[in-house]
Amino acid sequence: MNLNRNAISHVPDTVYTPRYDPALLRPGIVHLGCGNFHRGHQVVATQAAIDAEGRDGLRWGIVSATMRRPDLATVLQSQDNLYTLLTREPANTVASVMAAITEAVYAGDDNANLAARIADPATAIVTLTVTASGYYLSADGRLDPTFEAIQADLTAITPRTAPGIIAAGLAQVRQRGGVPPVILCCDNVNSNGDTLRQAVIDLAALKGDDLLAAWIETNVQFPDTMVDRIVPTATPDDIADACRLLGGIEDRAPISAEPWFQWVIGEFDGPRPRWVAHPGTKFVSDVGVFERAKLQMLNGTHMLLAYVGALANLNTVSEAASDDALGRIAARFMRNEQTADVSLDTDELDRYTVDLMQRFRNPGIVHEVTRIGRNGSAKMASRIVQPMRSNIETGRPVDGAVLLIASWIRWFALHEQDEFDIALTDPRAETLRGLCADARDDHKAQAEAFLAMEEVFGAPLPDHGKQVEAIASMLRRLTEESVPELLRT
Ligand code: CS2
Repeated sequence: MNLNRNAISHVPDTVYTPRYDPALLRPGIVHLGCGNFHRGHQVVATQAAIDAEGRDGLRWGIVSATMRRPDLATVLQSQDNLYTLLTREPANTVASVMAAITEAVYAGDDNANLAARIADPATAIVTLTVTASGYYLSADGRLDPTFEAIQADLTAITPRTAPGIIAAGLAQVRQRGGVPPVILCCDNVNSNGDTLRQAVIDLAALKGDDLLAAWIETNVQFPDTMVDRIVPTATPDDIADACRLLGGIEDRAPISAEPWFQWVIGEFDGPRPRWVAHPGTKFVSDVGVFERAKLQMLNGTHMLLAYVGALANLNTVSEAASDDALGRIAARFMRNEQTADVSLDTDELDRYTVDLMQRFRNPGIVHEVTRIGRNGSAKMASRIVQPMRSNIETGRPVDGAVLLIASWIRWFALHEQDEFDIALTDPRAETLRGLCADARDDHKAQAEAFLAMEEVFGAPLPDHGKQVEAIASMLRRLTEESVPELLRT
């Protein structure tokens, strides 16, 4: 038997299933980016809210759009949009059937009609998880109009990028009159709400629609959020484990997630599901401090583990964080460098560091370093360069940042020499590879060329020449020495 609405009643009692009938759900949320993270985060909190609200909650079904994966939309449709969430404790797995998506669609399908769905009066909230690279930003956080995808959306009838789709949806709301939905960015981007607002306004202005740009500025709410849960790419083990835990019912789209769940949302006006029914969710007046702590300490250290870990032949975050030498370097980087400008008490920072390192080591979570290493150019400015700049200014160490940036450059250099088995997924991959080709074997020239990319690194660093030297010298060591041994010295 395959997982679908009819199968729910056959699921063993040990599996959590929704208390409501999914067939009665009506869409009230449109989501862009139906990837694993969305399915392990917002859907889970929304389902808890609907369960807690009873009949009133039935207005909060989600229309969820995959941005790049038509295959996933098709599989979910074939399962009545149900799937299994496997919560992976270090030594135990708990299964839950997720049933808050009313319709999975593929954004690239002209019939998906996302703009019209956003403009539907029943849609009170639009959420997004399209990853940092899905906003087409430059290091200053503004929309970068040189990206081809943005150029295409300026004239497209059916836009394909998140800022393009949101602008088109809001244009329809404006024409129709009425209350626009609240736009809730759930990506790891600096001041994510404000940044998305500006990107959508910039896009409307680039299209020549200044009236829409002004209307968005005045009328649409884009609260900031901080989202946190580690949700890796699904593996064949997930399919086998879901089938076993569901008593033989087959699910072709299960996901795994860690037990940790956090969602901090900036207060806004208007209806919303009772998300606070899910532990770890709260509304606050200022998301800033939570966001900075998470972006730098979690996401930034993830990047270190990924770039250095891959060079040391460590395949997953758990392996990298459990490696004695790299684990120590990561914890030191997180606590001493990545806490720059994070206004939390020493005790809180210590506790957060211990919790994060423990989460990273969870052996139940198979989080491939190659996945975390994707799209580094879109993540570098806010997660790494911002704290690094502050550390240089205040005379604090930046050894971890130097190692991280040198390792990232090394990924491109190895690729350029066809010596690296890892797929390079980055919106600027071609340019970055080209920089390594131009400066073959010249580490200083490579470091200089990378750091000169202001759209990635921002303005020159304080003491720029000295930082370039340090990165070049680490790049040389990463090239000439055994990386596992280098980490031990
Ligand atoms: C990761 C995040 O890929 C990445 O950039 O750092 O997806 C991370 O797992 C989540 O933000 C955890 O909340």
